[in-house]
Amino acid sequence: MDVASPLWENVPAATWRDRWRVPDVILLARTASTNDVARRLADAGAPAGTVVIADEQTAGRGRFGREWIAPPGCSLLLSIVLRPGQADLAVRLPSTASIRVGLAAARAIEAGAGVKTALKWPNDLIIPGRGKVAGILCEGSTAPDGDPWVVAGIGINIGQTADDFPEELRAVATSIRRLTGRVPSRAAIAGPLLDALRPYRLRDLRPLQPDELQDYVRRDALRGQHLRAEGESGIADGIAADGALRLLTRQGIRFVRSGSVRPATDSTDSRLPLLQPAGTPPKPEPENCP
Ligand code: BT5
Repeated sequence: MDVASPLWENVPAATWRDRWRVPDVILLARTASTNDVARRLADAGAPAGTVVIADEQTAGRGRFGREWIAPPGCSLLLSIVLRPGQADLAVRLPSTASIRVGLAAARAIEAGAGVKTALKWPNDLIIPGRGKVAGILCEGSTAPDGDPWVVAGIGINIGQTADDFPEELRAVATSIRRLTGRVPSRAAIAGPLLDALRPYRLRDLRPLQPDELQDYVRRDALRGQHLRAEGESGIADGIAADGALRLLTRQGIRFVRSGSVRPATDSTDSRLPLLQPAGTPPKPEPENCP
């Protein structure tokens, strides 16, 4: 059951709404998942830009039903309703949405905490060698009135110490606190995040633009790594304008559009570095492949 909260970071919802220039802010002390709340609101016609924030989630989700684990009050747990205005694309939910929200979250973490994060396709924010600091879950559907929506859920680890993570996550997850020794307020990151997402509230799910692709190149954690995904094995070579991961394989370039990537390890794969893009040195294997 949802438990409403009058304040977040000691400030009421109406003040956040005005400060962030969004149509509505729903503050919850506890809920199953902020994405579930935002999905219900989107279906009921909530305007683009409606924000849901929780201190605690009892069933926080990642992709494919995986768990998102965050102790109460330690993380930014936020979902926002976007209205892309294209029914067919919204339902297919191309990875452009995840990439854009990932870029926005990366810029916000830099602005609010001074930490530069890399993006691990399709939806993780990581610090290479240190672990995953944030995750994105974009879900889309069409409301009963035919209006398509996308809910972007963002979880950012802020105040966790190593002991706050369950044993199985300790080596692969990190937080702003573990990285910097400081604990910025969640609002210091939420403000820049909502600013960065402003252009996408109503925009269609068009291909990634040159400036977005450039920003991605600067943050690409996988480039040059030898990966396996969707039954293909190859060297990661950035992303395409539709958000697909480009893999250089023996058979040429393959585009990976769904699923997860993991390091390729078998002996057949090990001959593949021949296809490495010129001038790109191999990087160590990803830290946080599930
Ligand atoms: C994600 O999925 O990374 C998307 C996470 C989105 C969470 C936000 S919080 C607000 C909104 N409401 C929700 O219910 N969800 C969104 P995925 O790539 O599937 O990664 C999930 C995996 O990350 C898990 O299987 C764990 O291995 C790992 N994990 C779980 N909690 C983590 C944490 N706090 N920090 C780092 N890694 C974590």
